[in-house]
Amino acid sequence: MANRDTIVAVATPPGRGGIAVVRVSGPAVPDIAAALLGTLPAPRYATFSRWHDAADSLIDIGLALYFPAPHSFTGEAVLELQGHGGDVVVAALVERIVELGARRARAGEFSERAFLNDRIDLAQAEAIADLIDAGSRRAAQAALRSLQGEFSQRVNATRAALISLRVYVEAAIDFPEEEIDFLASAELRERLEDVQQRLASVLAAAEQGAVLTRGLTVAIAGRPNAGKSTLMNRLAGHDVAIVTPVAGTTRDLLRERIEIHGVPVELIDTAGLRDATSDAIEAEGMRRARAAIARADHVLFVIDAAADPQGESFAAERGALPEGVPVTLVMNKSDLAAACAASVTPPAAGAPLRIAISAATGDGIPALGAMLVASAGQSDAGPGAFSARARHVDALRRAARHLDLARAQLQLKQGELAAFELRAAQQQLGEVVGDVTSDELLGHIFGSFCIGK
Ligand SMILES: Nc1nc2c(ncn2[C@@H]2O[C@H](COP(=O)(O)OP(=O)(O)O)[C@@H](O)[C@H]2O)c(=O)[nH]1
Ligand SMILES: [Mg+2]
Repeated sequence: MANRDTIVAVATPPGRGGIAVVRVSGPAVPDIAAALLGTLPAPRYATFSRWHDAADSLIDIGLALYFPAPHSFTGEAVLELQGHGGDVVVAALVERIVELGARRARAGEFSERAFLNDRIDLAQAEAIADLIDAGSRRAAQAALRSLQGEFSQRVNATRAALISLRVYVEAAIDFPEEEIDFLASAELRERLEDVQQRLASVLAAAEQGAVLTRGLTVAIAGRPNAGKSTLMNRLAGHDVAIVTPVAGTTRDLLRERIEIHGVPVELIDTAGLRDATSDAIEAEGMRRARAAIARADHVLFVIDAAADPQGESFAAERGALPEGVPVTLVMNKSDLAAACAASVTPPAAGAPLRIAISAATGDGIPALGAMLVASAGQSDAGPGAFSARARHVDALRRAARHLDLARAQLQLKQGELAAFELRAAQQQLGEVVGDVTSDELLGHIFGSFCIGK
């Protein structure tokens, strides 16, 4: 990596601020530092310095920090300049550093270099972006755990167990006289089961981590006037949606990001669903509502329990709801006497979970929140989770499938085919931490970072 060019970017967000940090990384850093600061600062000491432009007029005064290679975030020589946080000053400083031989960094390029120089693996690099984007404290803590390598260690431990199993199987294939007995041996079966169990446990944790990282999307649906917008406002804690007794008040989708027990949740209030309408705007609203429902992680189907204690509005809509999206029936308006019947009638077998609330008074809202978080598999049991992405979950699931196939091949005493599946499983685990990656994947991951990270 020694021949790379040198990159520069502002690491702090644009606009006015107390300070702004400009970061430079690459082989030209010692020369650039010497030219800009007059001398190369002592490594890792905050050095007060003055920065001049080509005409020797002062750009800014600030602190310089020099990290010689390889002891830096990127593994290259790095210079960090902390100057005054104003766009004009920062632009002039970056301009000067470009004149001195650096080029402007692409999004995520510092993290990409840290990855390419083996300072962090791919899952750790992704955790940096997930930490910056975290939608709750709990999501941030999970990202920090992944950044410190907890997720990668679990994946690597599974991979190590898998590799030793592979060695075992492939050695047996080389001795065909003994192969058949060996492939049927209890020891081999137990070792494979051990790898499968490890993988299942990482996968379960990664699935939870992915929910925490991405957040839950919850669509609020139901007939007009059921109280959807009132529920949205209640959960959000302020008036997001307009509430009136007039059916058809909500026309478009309304989105609001909230946090329930540390889980980031995006709430979507939708237009009420009913059979026919001659209003083109309402029809489009319903179309958007159905699209949002189809994409949601969970649907809260709100029912005016005073007007519809048997939940007939849900029965009518049920067939149109997409399969696989969990639905909870929210029996609303429990403050009205007529609604009470709904909460005492037991739900029919196989019917979705029902929960009685009053969006108007707030009754039952904590239980609803707890139910949502629990249905996403998130317990309140405290720390332990690490962040993960859909990409990781997919790779781990593919690895699990290959292990299932390997097991089937072993039962058929097909040593070569079993070995092939084990190799494929190992490859999938490698993709999580970035041992096997394509340029396209790297471009996709780092391109979604911010510039200067
Ligand atoms: N008594 C009572 N009225 C409610 C409750 N929730 C909503 N409402 C009323 O029902 C009407 C329709 O509410 P809204 O939230 O606009 O329903 P949406 O069409 O489903 O969005 C409004 O007059 C609300 O004040 C509730 O829990 N109890
Ligand atoms: Mg509404």
